[in-house]
Amino acid sequence: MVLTFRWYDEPDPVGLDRIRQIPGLSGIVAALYDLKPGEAWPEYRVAALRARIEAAGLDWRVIESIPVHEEIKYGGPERDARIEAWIDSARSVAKVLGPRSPSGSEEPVVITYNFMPVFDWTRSDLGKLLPDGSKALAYEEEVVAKMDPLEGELELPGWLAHYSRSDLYRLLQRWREIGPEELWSNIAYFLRAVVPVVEELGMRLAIHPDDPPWPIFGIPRIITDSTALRRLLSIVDSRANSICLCSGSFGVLASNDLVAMAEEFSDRISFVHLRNVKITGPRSFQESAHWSSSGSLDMAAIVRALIASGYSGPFRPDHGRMIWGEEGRPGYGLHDRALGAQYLLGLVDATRLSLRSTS
Ligand code: DNO
Repeated sequence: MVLTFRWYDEPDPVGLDRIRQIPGLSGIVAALYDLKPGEAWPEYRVAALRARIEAAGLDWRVIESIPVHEEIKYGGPERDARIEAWIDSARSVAKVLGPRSPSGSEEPVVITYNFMPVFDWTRSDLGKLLPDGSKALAYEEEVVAKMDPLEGELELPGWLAHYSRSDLYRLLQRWREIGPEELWSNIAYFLRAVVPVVEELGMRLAIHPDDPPWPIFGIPRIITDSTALRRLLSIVDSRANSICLCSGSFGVLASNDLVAMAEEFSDRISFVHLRNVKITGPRSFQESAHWSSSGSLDMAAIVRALIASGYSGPFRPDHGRMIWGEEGRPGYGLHDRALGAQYLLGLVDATRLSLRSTS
């Protein structure tokens, strides 16, 4: 497995020069974050970003994300045009990064995306104070149930689209009339259009699960468990139609067995987000440090399952807590993610050793 790290470009207080000092790290996860969902990525912009990442001695391994425009998700009249723009972006990525990553490794370039309507990942608290003085992202169903997204009570810096109040109102109205089956047929329409192109370009598409994996504000969410993944993969049976296994997103549902998922889907996983979460109640959780004992997930068992089933692609530490007084983009500070990276590398090494001694 190859260690990677997410970087948000210039507004990111965590610079490439610091990221480069994390032992074992060379792969960057990035995107053109200033372009709106549905805008085609010009090749020169992708090339400029690649050049900056490489000038820092790093390698752009994963695109996270080329966002999917809402018209595509709800099947609006402009969806074909938006899909064309998405494909144009993928073509720019393929031209600049090539079918293989710049380091010439065997891993194809991966494009992560999600199909969550309106809101991307959602939390009720961006800085929940933990007993050790660190701050973490948290989600409490009771708090979210009382929130009004139209009042701007809920805004996350990780979200790509920020809507005006009236646009958001219209979108929410629209989504309340759309059920999960319609969302499934819209994702099928999208995948049938884009997967053949991504495949031909020698890249892979990796869906990020819904975070959290249940409907919020009366809007459906469908990428929630193994049953959903089986259905998604069967829509287009191609290696290019693949999964980003995010332990923290799936893991907040105790019924999701991450080890079993890693084993079952290993040949269709193209990217892995590794983070731990502590389930604090029904539909409620706090993000914890990456260490297995800090949360509800057995991170060691998940890493072992991935490696033992043959996964060798990119992974990244996911959200970290804010520790040692760091301030920054919630979930994406340097220190705790760097600690997580080292812990995960330790698990990878230990797994390799133990698999060697049992084979
Ligand atoms: C949150 C991230 C997500 C993810 C997108 C992928 O921190 O894991 O925002 O990047 O859902 O499209």
